[in-house]
Amino acid sequence: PADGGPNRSHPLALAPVSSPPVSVDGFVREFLRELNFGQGVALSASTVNDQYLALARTVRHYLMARWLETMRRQKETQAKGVAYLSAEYLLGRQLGNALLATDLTDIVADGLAQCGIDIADLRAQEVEPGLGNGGLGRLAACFVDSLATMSVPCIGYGIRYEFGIFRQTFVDGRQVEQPDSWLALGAPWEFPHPDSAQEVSFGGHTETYTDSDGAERTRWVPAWTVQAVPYNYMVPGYQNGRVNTLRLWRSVATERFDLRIFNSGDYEEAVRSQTFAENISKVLYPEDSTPQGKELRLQQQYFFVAASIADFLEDVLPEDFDLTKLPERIIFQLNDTHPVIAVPELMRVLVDEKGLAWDTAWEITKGCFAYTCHTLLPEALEVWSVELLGRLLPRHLEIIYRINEEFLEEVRERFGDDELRIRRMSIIAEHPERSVRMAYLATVAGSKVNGVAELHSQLLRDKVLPDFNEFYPGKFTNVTNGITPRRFVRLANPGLSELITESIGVGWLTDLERLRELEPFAADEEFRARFREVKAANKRRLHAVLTERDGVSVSDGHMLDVMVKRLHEYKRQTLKVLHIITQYNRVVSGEVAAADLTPRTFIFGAKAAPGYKMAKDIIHLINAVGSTVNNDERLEGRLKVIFPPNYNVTLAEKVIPAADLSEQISLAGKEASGTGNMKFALNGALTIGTDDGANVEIRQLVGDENFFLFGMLEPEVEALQAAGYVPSSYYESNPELRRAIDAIASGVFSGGDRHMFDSVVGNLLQEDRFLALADYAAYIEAQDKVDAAYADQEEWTRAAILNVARSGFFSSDRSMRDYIDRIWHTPPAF
Ligand code: C3B
Repeated sequence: PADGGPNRSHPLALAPVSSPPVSVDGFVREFLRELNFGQGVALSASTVNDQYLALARTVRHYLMARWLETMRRQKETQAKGVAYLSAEYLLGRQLGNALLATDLTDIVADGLAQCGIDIADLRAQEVEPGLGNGGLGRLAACFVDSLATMSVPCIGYGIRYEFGIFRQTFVDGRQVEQPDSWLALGAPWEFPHPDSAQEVSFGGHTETYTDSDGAERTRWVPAWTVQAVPYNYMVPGYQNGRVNTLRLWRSVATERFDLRIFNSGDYEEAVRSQTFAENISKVLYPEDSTPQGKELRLQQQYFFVAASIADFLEDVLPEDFDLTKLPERIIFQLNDTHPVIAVPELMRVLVDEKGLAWDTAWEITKGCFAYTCHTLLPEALEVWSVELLGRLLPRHLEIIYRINEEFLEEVRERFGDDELRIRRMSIIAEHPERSVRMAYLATVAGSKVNGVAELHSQLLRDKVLPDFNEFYPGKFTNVTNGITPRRFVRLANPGLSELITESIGVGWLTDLERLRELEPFAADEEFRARFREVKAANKRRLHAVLTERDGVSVSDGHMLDVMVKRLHEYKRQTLKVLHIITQYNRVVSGEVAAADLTPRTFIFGAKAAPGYKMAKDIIHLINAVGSTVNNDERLEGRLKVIFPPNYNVTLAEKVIPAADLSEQISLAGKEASGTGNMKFALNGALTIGTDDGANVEIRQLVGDENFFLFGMLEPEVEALQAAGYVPSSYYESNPELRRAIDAIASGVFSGGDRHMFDSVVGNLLQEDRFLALADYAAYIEAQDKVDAAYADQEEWTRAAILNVARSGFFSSDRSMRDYIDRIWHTPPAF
């Protein structure tokens, strides 16, 4: 065409996007074409990885038409959407989900079989993108899945880490971290667009100048710049023809900029900035809930939000867009404090680059952000030192100061010169060093602030941010977390899914409250037998996986008692260990005959932050207890401890459906929500848990009689701490507890070495920040009740079925509806 653009009216371009033929033959042709022409190998010479890559690319084709169509309609309608800003997305494997979304699982399996390939082998070849630490990152993945399934416009923004969460190995029972080279064998699900890179700058200084209208303005003169290259991922809705986008940014050096420094002769500076650039998206920080305040981490945060905002304003919005209407077009959801630097960044763009007046820009900004808080641990609320922030982002620091000044002025207008209150509420903390409280900044800027479970939101309002709650009535709200039933029920538990569909028909996967219709089946003996058979089959499947993966077996006929989550003291894996040791002691002391123990296999899965010494010591202890228990013949095989290394989404999908008992034993008031707890309940495990996070809501829904509650309530925890908690007093007054701790301290689990676990024992007896010893007696009592209940398999199964039937509330689709109603106001678009 004359204008040099693409010829959109070419006859073939009118309908360029159509899916490949959907038939077994059609699939085989597509697959072989990918293998031959895409991968460059003949079927006879292909490796499993060749086949996997060709399959992934073939399946991708089936989603492509929907993806392009979704983008076209979004561009056309300009419907209001969500930009989810998250430093983490713990996606899990993509292939199974893409096949489910397109409903092609059977066709593909048949076609591959005709080629002599077992689809299971290709599934197993996929390395999951582990671009998150734990709950927060997995939640983001569930949310984007639900939004696509509900046809809500959403673009997920994040970082394409070259190395995701480390691969955990054990050497002599201790955690050793290996790099997660998830990209090494190819990345068939991503679409890089280096031509659409954004520039992101750092450092330098600011200066004022007078613009052509004679107005006094500020500009930022940065010292170095990197390129942010977008990598797009498809986020397919479940069989609804919609595919949303996840856009992850990779940092690369900017040639142009480097040249400038090279030419100025400062070679070292040029090399430094090059290394900086490549480093920014190199590796995910493996800290869960305990940020370290590292400079590179702030660089990562600013890098991805600056690229995302620029991308949205420059590439997603139409050119002539009226920026005062921005809040009607987009909501930037801040997933914890990690992306909060986006607030001053949007202000900078609107004021410095677009020339808007400060007040106008601030109104827009306040309308465009909302903030989700995921924690209550004070050490997990991010702060950045003024020194670092000012050095890396001088203009942003100025903007934050001005936001704070105006905010505190409002506080003064309301409350007078209440200096204590002003100091409490200031976005800038003065001690121990001058720093920016990112949660406060997010609260001041956000249209809404939400916690992630009822209890958490209440504590957030009343304990963490009470001044803000008073100052901003109506700003605080709750949205209880959820999980996607597509991945965590349908894909992870096909047996249960089939049983459900047979019983209540189709449709429940996108309307999970319909699981209620299963309730009557709990009374049906035949249904219970089938439900148990599904569980048994899931245990056999797990056995097969663990045998192949780690050479360990899951004993037949055992209750499967599972605690999988990040290793953190507040989650209290040590309490679980003390229970195992207690059972062990009861047998070796002769109090209980081994034959009278309920046979149990305990499964742990947990990564510890590499710098978190106590967490790593606890991992060592679990492994040591495991090898002692597993090898003591006096137990007659009635107890077994398994700790498969490198717990991740892929393993979760095998472990959770096999579980009988779900361990959710955090100290009340510390676990914001938990999402594993929901996955277990939905897969028919019973929970033993404290009154914490979403456990509270799970128990309310499934019923007290179908949940093993124990331990102090949050106000009791507070009272005990206020009164002065003395852990050793529990040790002294409870003989069984004393015997358990003494067993560790006397070397029972360390081949006689009395000092191997000094740190754990010393910590428990002297500090025990999370009150494990105070809840020990109640926990053991509750576990004894679990054993008694498990003896009646009919009753147990009835309770398990009711757990499934009554947990539909925990679909992330429901979470998304709550966000839409309470915060986003973004209706489904098509
Ligand atoms: C987690 C919390 O610890 C969980 O209770 C919660 O269910 C999830 O977030 C999702 O809301 N969390 C996390 O994984 N990482 C953080 N930095 C803070 C909270």
